[in-house]
Amino acid sequence: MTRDRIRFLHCADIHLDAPFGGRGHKDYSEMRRNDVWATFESIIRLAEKERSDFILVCGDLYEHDYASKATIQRVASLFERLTIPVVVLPGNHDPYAANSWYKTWNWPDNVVILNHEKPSVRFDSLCAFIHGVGFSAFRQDAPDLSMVSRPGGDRFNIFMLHGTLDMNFSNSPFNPVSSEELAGLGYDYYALGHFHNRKTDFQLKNAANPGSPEPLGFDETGDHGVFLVTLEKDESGRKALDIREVNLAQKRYVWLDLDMENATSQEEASARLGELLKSLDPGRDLPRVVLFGRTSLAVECEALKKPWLDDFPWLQILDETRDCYDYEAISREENLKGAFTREMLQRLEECGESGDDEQAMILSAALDLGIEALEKGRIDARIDGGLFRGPRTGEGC
Ligand SMILES: [Mn+2]
Repeated sequence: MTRDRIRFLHCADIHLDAPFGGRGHKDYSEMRRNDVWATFESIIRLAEKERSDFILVCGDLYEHDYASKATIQRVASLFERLTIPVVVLPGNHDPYAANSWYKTWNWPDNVVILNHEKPSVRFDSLCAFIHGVGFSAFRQDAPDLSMVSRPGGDRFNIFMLHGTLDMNFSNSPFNPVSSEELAGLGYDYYALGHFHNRKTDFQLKNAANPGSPEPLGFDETGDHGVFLVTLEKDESGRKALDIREVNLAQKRYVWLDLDMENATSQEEASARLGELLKSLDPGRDLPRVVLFGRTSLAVECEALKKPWLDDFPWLQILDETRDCYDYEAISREENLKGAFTREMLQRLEECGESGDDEQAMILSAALDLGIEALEKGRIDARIDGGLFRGPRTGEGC
Protein backbone atom coordinates (compact mmCIF):
# COMPACT_ATOMS: atom_id res chain seq x y z
CA MET A 1 0.00 0.00 0.00
CA THR A 2 1.36 3.41 -0.88
CA ARG A 3 0.44 6.75 0.55
CA ASP A 4 1.16 10.07 -1.14
CA ARG A 5 0.45 12.21 1.89
CA ILE A 6 0.91 11.99 5.64
CA ARG A 7 0.00 14.45 8.33
CA PHE A 8 1.26 14.38 11.89
CA LEU A 9 1.49 16.44 15.04
CA HIS A 10 4.99 17.38 16.18
CA CYS A 11 5.44 18.53 19.76
CA ALA A 12 8.29 18.62 22.29
CA ASP A 13 9.31 19.88 25.72
CA ILE A 14 6.00 19.54 27.52
CA HIS A 15 7.74 19.08 30.90
CA LEU A 16 4.84 17.54 32.82
CA ASP A 17 5.32 17.97 36.60
CA ALA A 18 7.88 20.74 36.14
CA PRO A 19 8.27 22.29 39.60
CA PHE A 20 7.77 25.93 38.58
CA GLY A 21 9.64 26.64 41.78
CA GLY A 22 11.93 29.40 42.83
CA ARG A 23 9.20 31.93 43.27
CA GLY A 24 8.01 30.79 46.65
CA HIS A 25 4.39 30.58 45.60
CA LYS A 26 2.77 27.17 45.96
CA ASP A 27 -0.41 28.43 44.28
CA TYR A 28 1.56 29.65 41.30
CA SER A 29 3.36 26.32 40.87
CA GLU A 30 0.07 24.41 41.10
CA MET A 31 -1.65 26.69 38.63
CA ARG A 32 1.18 26.37 36.13
CA ARG A 33 1.43 22.60 36.46
CA ASN A 34 -2.32 22.43 35.78
CA ASP A 35 -1.82 24.71 32.78
CA VAL A 36 0.74 22.25 31.41
CA TRP A 37 -1.82 19.45 31.80
CA ALA A 38 -4.51 21.50 30.07
CA THR A 39 -2.16 22.18 27.18
CA PHE A 40 -1.12 18.53 26.99
CA GLU A 41 -4.79 17.51 26.80
CA SER A 42 -5.38 20.06 24.07
CA ILE A 43 -2.53 18.47 22.09
CA ILE A 44 -4.32 15.12 22.29
CA ARG A 45 -7.63 16.74 21.22
CA LEU A 46 -5.94 18.57 18.34
CA ALA A 47 -4.44 15.32 17.01
CA GLU A 48 -7.92 13.73 17.12
CA LYS A 49 -9.67 16.69 15.52
CA GLU A 50 -7.11 17.07 12.75
CA ARG A 51 -7.04 13.32 12.08
CA SER A 52 -3.28 13.17 12.45
CA ASP A 53 -1.68 9.94 11.28
CA PHE A 54 0.58 9.91 14.35
CA ILE A 55 2.11 12.13 17.04
CA LEU A 56 5.81 12.83 17.55
CA VAL A 57 6.95 13.84 21.03
CA CYS A 58 10.54 15.05 20.64
CA GLY A 59 11.83 14.81 24.20
CA ASP A 60 11.16 16.20 27.69
CA LEU A 61 7.60 14.88 27.87
CA TYR A 62 7.88 14.84 31.67
CA GLU A 63 10.46 15.71 34.32
CA HIS A 64 12.22 12.54 35.46
CA ASP A 65 13.10 14.03 38.85
CA TYR A 66 9.55 15.12 39.66
CA ALA A 67 7.09 13.00 37.65
CA SER A 68 4.83 10.87 39.86
CA LYS A 69 3.33 7.48 39.10
CA ALA A 70 -0.08 9.18 38.85
CA THR A 71 1.31 11.47 36.14
CA ILE A 72 2.66 8.56 34.08
CA GLN A 73 -0.66 6.74 34.50
CA ARG A 74 -2.52 9.81 33.24
CA VAL A 75 -0.17 10.27 30.27
CA ALA A 76 -0.48 6.60 29.32
CA SER A 77 -4.27 6.65 29.46
CA LEU A 78 -4.44 9.82 27.35
CA PHE A 79 -2.18 8.19 24.75
CA GLU A 80 -4.23 4.99 24.89
CA ARG A 81 -7.37 6.95 24.07
CA LEU A 82 -5.85 7.75 20.68
CA THR A 83 -6.15 5.16 17.96
CA ILE A 84 -2.97 6.44 16.27
CA PRO A 85 0.69 5.77 17.07
CA VAL A 86 2.53 8.07 19.47
CA VAL A 87 6.29 8.11 18.92
CA VAL A 88 8.16 9.32 21.99
CA LEU A 89 11.82 10.31 22.03
CA PRO A 90 13.41 10.61 25.50
CA GLY A 91 15.08 13.99 26.12
CA ASN A 92 17.58 15.27 28.65
CA HIS A 93 14.86 15.75 31.27
CA ASP A 94 13.29 12.31 30.70
CA PRO A 95 16.25 10.21 29.53
CA TYR A 96 16.01 6.51 28.77
CA ALA A 97 17.98 5.70 31.92
CA ALA A 98 17.85 2.53 34.04
CA ASN A 99 15.03 3.73 36.30
CA SER A 100 13.15 5.60 33.58
CA TRP A 101 9.36 5.36 33.43
CA TYR A 102 9.93 4.56 29.78
CA LYS A 103 11.49 1.27 30.88
CA THR A 104 9.48 0.47 33.98
CA TRP A 105 5.95 1.37 32.88
CA ASN A 106 3.74 -0.88 30.77
CA TRP A 107 2.93 1.59 28.00
CA PRO A 108 -0.07 1.09 25.67
CA ASP A 109 0.53 -0.74 22.38
CA ASN A 110 0.25 2.41 20.26
CA VAL A 111 3.17 4.10 22.10
CA VAL A 112 6.63 3.65 20.57
CA ILE A 113 9.57 4.80 22.68
CA LEU A 114 12.68 5.26 20.55
CA ASN A 115 16.01 4.61 22.26
CA HIS A 116 19.59 3.57 21.52
CA GLU A 117 18.57 -0.11 21.37
CA LYS A 118 15.57 0.51 19.15
CA PRO A 119 16.22 3.84 17.41
CA SER A 120 13.69 3.59 14.60
CA VAL A 121 10.18 2.52 13.68
CA ARG A 122 8.40 1.90 10.39
CA PHE A 123 4.71 2.32 9.76
CA ASP A 124 4.14 0.42 6.51
CA SER A 125 0.51 1.46 6.12
CA LEU A 126 1.62 5.11 6.20
CA CYS A 127 4.81 4.59 4.18
CA ALA A 128 6.62 6.27 7.05
CA PHE A 129 10.05 5.62 8.57
CA ILE A 130 11.09 7.40 11.75
CA HIS A 131 14.55 7.46 13.32
CA GLY A 132 15.25 9.10 16.67
CA VAL A 133 18.32 10.42 18.46
CA GLY A 134 17.40 11.15 22.05
CA PHE A 135 18.94 10.78 25.50
CA SER A 136 19.78 7.75 27.57
CA ALA A 137 21.52 9.88 30.21
CA PHE A 138 21.04 13.45 31.43
CA ARG A 139 23.95 14.66 29.32
CA GLN A 140 25.28 13.48 26.01
CA ASP A 141 28.03 14.62 23.65
CA ALA A 142 27.78 14.71 19.88
CA PRO A 143 25.80 11.68 18.66
CA ASP A 144 27.31 9.08 16.32
CA LEU A 145 25.34 9.65 13.14
CA SER A 146 27.29 7.05 11.17
CA MET A 147 24.93 4.40 12.55
CA VAL A 148 21.79 6.17 11.35
CA SER A 149 19.84 4.23 8.69
CA ARG A 150 19.87 5.85 5.27
CA PRO A 151 16.25 6.38 4.30
CA GLY A 152 14.52 4.79 1.35
CA GLY A 153 13.31 7.27 -1.25
CA ASP A 154 9.84 5.79 -1.65
CA ARG A 155 8.93 6.40 1.99
CA PHE A 156 8.33 9.48 4.11
CA ASN A 157 11.45 9.69 6.27
CA ILE A 158 11.46 11.57 9.53
CA PHE A 159 14.42 12.18 11.82
CA MET A 160 13.62 13.04 15.45
CA LEU A 161 16.31 14.80 17.46
CA HIS A 162 16.33 16.13 20.98
CA GLY A 163 19.40 18.33 20.94
CA THR A 164 21.12 21.48 19.75
CA LEU A 165 21.26 22.24 16.04
CA ASP A 166 23.86 24.74 14.78
CA MET A 167 24.42 26.25 18.20
CA ASN A 168 28.23 26.27 17.97
CA PHE A 169 28.55 25.19 21.57
CA SER A 170 31.91 23.54 21.78
CA ASN A 171 31.58 20.40 23.89
CA SER A 172 27.84 20.86 24.38
CA PRO A 173 26.49 17.98 26.47
CA PHE A 174 23.14 18.17 24.63
CA ASN A 175 23.48 16.20 21.39
CA PRO A 176 25.14 18.95 19.30
CA VAL A 177 24.77 18.51 15.53
CA SER A 178 25.08 20.77 12.49
CA SER A 179 22.75 21.40 9.57
CA GLU A 180 25.35 19.89 7.20
CA GLU A 181 25.54 16.66 9.20
CA LEU A 182 21.77 16.25 9.27
CA ALA A 183 21.29 17.27 5.62
CA GLY A 184 23.76 14.54 4.67
CA LEU A 185 21.44 11.93 6.16
CA GLY A 186 18.80 12.74 3.53
CA TYR A 187 15.62 12.70 5.62
CA ASP A 188 12.45 14.52 4.53
CA TYR A 189 11.75 16.19 7.86
CA TYR A 190 13.91 16.82 10.94
CA ALA A 191 11.64 17.00 13.99
CA LEU A 192 13.55 18.80 16.73
CA GLY A 193 13.13 19.35 20.43
CA HIS A 194 15.15 20.85 23.30
CA PHE A 195 14.93 24.62 22.84
CA HIS A 196 11.77 26.03 24.31
CA ASN A 197 11.17 28.82 21.85
CA ARG A 198 9.70 28.04 18.45
CA LYS A 199 12.23 28.05 15.61
CA THR A 200 11.72 27.28 11.93
CA ASP A 201 14.51 29.32 10.33
CA PHE A 202 17.39 26.86 10.57
CA GLN A 203 19.96 26.66 7.81
CA LEU A 204 18.51 23.19 7.28
CA LYS A 205 15.23 24.19 5.65
CA ASN A 206 13.31 21.01 6.50
CA ALA A 207 14.12 21.17 10.25
CA ALA A 208 11.80 22.71 12.80
CA ASN A 209 11.68 23.07 16.58
CA PRO A 210 8.18 23.67 18.03
CA GLY A 211 9.33 24.80 21.52
CA SER A 212 7.44 24.18 24.74
CA PRO A 213 3.67 24.03 24.12
CA GLU A 214 3.16 25.73 27.49
CA PRO A 215 5.95 28.23 28.25
CA LEU A 216 7.85 27.52 31.46
CA GLY A 217 9.23 30.94 32.39
CA PHE A 218 10.08 34.49 31.44
CA ASP A 219 12.74 33.39 28.96
CA GLU A 220 9.90 31.79 26.98
CA THR A 221 7.82 34.78 25.97
CA GLY A 222 5.62 35.01 22.88
CA ASP A 223 3.33 32.35 21.40
CA HIS A 224 3.77 28.68 22.23
CA GLY A 225 2.24 25.53 20.81
CA VAL A 226 2.86 22.67 18.39
CA PHE A 227 3.28 21.96 14.68
CA LEU A 228 0.93 20.18 12.32
CA VAL A 229 3.18 18.83 9.60
CA THR A 230 2.17 17.55 6.18
CA LEU A 231 4.48 15.64 3.84
CA GLU A 232 3.20 15.12 0.32
CA LYS A 233 4.60 13.30 -2.71
CA ASP A 234 3.76 14.10 -6.33
CA GLU A 235 3.72 11.65 -9.27
CA SER A 236 7.43 12.14 -9.88
CA GLY A 237 8.17 11.25 -6.26
CA ARG A 238 9.14 14.80 -5.28
CA LYS A 239 8.19 15.55 -1.70
CA ALA A 240 6.76 18.79 -0.33
CA LEU A 241 6.74 19.87 3.31
CA ASP A 242 4.18 22.07 5.02
CA ILE A 243 4.44 23.16 8.66
CA ARG A 244 1.44 24.77 10.37
CA GLU A 245 2.04 26.45 13.72
CA VAL A 246 -0.79 26.01 16.23
CA ASN A 247 -0.80 28.08 19.42
CA LEU A 248 -2.10 26.15 22.41
CA ALA A 249 -0.59 27.75 25.51
CA GLN A 250 -2.86 28.63 28.43
CA LYS A 251 -0.64 31.49 29.59
CA ARG A 252 1.80 33.90 28.08
CA TYR A 253 4.83 35.39 29.80
CA VAL A 254 5.06 39.07 28.97
CA TRP A 255 8.18 41.08 29.73
CA LEU A 256 7.52 44.83 29.59
CA ASP A 257 9.69 47.88 30.07
CA LEU A 258 8.18 50.92 31.74
CA ASP A 259 9.93 54.25 31.41
CA MET A 260 10.04 56.10 34.75
CA GLU A 261 12.26 58.89 33.45
CA ASN A 262 11.60 62.02 35.51
CA ALA A 263 8.56 60.56 37.27
CA THR A 264 7.91 62.84 40.20
CA SER A 265 5.23 61.07 42.25
CA GLN A 266 3.91 57.60 43.07
CA GLU A 267 0.61 58.64 41.39
CA GLU A 268 2.42 59.39 38.17
CA ALA A 269 4.22 56.05 38.32
CA SER A 270 0.88 54.34 38.92
CA ALA A 271 -0.72 56.07 35.93
CA ARG A 272 2.16 55.01 33.68
CA LEU A 273 1.80 51.40 34.85
CA GLY A 274 -1.98 51.48 34.26
CA GLU A 275 -1.48 52.65 30.69
CA LEU A 276 0.91 49.76 30.09
CA LEU A 277 -1.17 46.98 31.67
CA LYS A 278 -4.51 47.87 30.12
CA SER A 279 -3.52 46.27 26.83
CA LEU A 280 -2.92 42.86 28.46
CA ASP A 281 -5.30 39.92 28.80
CA PRO A 282 -5.80 39.13 32.52
CA GLY A 283 -6.85 35.51 31.92
CA ARG A 284 -3.77 34.75 29.89
CA ASP A 285 -0.90 37.13 30.47
CA LEU A 286 1.73 36.84 33.21
CA PRO A 287 3.49 40.20 33.19
CA ARG A 288 6.88 41.18 34.50
CA VAL A 289 7.39 44.93 34.38
CA VAL A 290 10.86 46.42 34.52
CA LEU A 291 11.00 50.07 35.58
CA PHE A 292 13.85 51.96 33.98
CA GLY A 293 15.07 55.53 33.49
CA ARG A 294 16.47 58.18 35.79
CA THR A 295 14.23 59.47 38.53
CA SER A 296 14.73 60.83 42.01
CA LEU A 297 11.47 59.11 43.02
CA ALA A 298 11.86 56.03 45.24
CA VAL A 299 9.09 53.96 43.67
CA GLU A 300 7.10 51.80 46.09
CA CYS A 301 6.66 48.65 44.05
CA GLU A 302 4.25 46.84 46.37
CA ALA A 303 1.89 49.83 46.43
CA LEU A 304 2.21 50.12 42.67
CA LYS A 305 1.18 46.50 42.19
CA LYS A 306 -1.75 46.49 44.61
CA PRO A 307 -4.62 47.77 42.39
CA TRP A 308 -3.68 45.20 39.73
CA LEU A 309 -3.45 42.06 41.81
CA ASP A 310 -7.05 40.95 41.10
CA ASP A 311 -6.33 40.91 37.38
CA PHE A 312 -2.68 39.85 37.58
CA PRO A 313 -2.06 38.01 40.86
CA TRP A 314 1.50 37.12 39.83
CA LEU A 315 2.48 40.56 38.59
CA GLN A 316 6.18 41.22 39.09
CA ILE A 317 7.71 44.66 39.14
CA LEU A 318 11.47 45.02 39.01
CA ASP A 319 12.79 48.44 39.84
CA GLU A 320 15.85 49.19 37.76
CA THR A 321 15.48 52.95 37.82
CA ARG A 322 18.58 54.94 38.58
CA ASP A 323 18.85 58.05 40.66
CA CYS A 324 19.35 61.46 39.06
CA TYR A 325 22.77 62.73 39.99
CA ASP A 326 24.32 65.91 38.67
CA TYR A 327 27.75 64.46 37.95
CA GLU A 328 29.20 67.71 36.61
CA ALA A 329 28.39 69.40 39.92
CA ILE A 330 29.65 66.44 42.01
CA SER A 331 32.90 66.34 40.02
CA ARG A 332 33.71 69.87 41.21
CA GLU A 333 33.48 68.83 44.90
CA GLU A 334 36.79 68.65 46.74
CA ASN A 335 36.15 65.33 48.45
CA LEU A 336 36.17 61.58 47.78
CA LYS A 337 32.91 61.73 45.77
CA GLY A 338 34.33 64.47 43.61
CA ALA A 339 37.62 62.65 42.98
CA PHE A 340 35.78 59.38 42.20
CA THR A 341 33.39 61.14 39.82
CA ARG A 342 36.20 62.99 38.01
CA GLU A 343 38.05 59.71 37.51
CA MET A 344 34.96 57.88 36.24
CA LEU A 345 33.89 60.73 33.91
CA GLN A 346 37.42 60.75 32.49
CA ARG A 347 37.27 57.00 31.84
CA LEU A 348 33.79 57.32 30.31
CA GLU A 349 35.09 60.00 27.97
CA GLU A 350 37.89 57.67 26.87
CA CYS A 351 35.32 54.94 26.18
CA GLY A 352 33.32 57.41 24.12
CA GLU A 353 36.41 58.13 22.02
CA SER A 354 37.32 54.48 21.52
CA GLY A 355 33.68 53.41 20.98
CA ASP A 356 33.78 50.73 23.70
CA ASP A 357 30.05 50.70 24.55
CA GLU A 358 30.18 47.68 26.82
CA GLN A 359 32.88 49.18 29.01
CA ALA A 360 30.95 52.47 29.04
CA MET A 361 27.85 50.68 30.34
CA ILE A 362 29.87 49.03 33.12
CA LEU A 363 31.56 52.33 34.08
CA SER A 364 28.29 54.21 34.06
CA ALA A 365 26.74 51.62 36.38
CA ALA A 366 29.84 51.70 38.59
CA LEU A 367 29.57 55.48 38.80
CA ASP A 368 25.91 55.29 39.88
CA LEU A 369 26.58 52.53 42.40
CA GLY A 370 29.70 54.24 43.74
CA ILE A 371 27.95 57.55 44.32
CA GLU A 372 24.96 55.82 45.88
CA ALA A 373 27.29 53.93 48.23
CA LEU A 374 29.19 57.08 49.14
CA GLU A 375 26.02 59.13 49.73
CA LYS A 376 23.87 56.59 51.55
CA GLY A 377 26.47 54.26 52.99
CA ARG A 378 24.69 51.38 51.20
CA ILE A 379 23.45 50.25 47.80
CA ASP A 380 19.74 49.52 47.64
CA ALA A 381 18.83 46.06 46.41
CA ARG A 382 16.71 47.55 43.62
CA ILE A 383 19.85 48.23 41.63
CA ASP A 384 21.02 44.61 41.82
CA GLY A 385 20.81 42.26 38.92
CA GLY A 386 19.40 44.56 36.35
CA LEU A 387 22.39 46.56 35.30
CA PHE A 388 24.40 43.67 33.98
CA ARG A 389 21.48 41.48 33.03
CA GLY A 390 22.04 39.50 29.87
CA PRO A 391 19.75 39.47 26.86
CA ARG A 392 16.15 38.46 27.41
CA THR A 393 16.06 35.76 24.84
CA GLY A 394 17.40 33.19 27.25
CA GLU A 395 17.38 29.66 25.99
CA GLY A 396 15.36 27.52 28.32
CA CYS A 397 15.55 23.81 27.60
MN1 LIG B 1 13.08 20.84 27.49
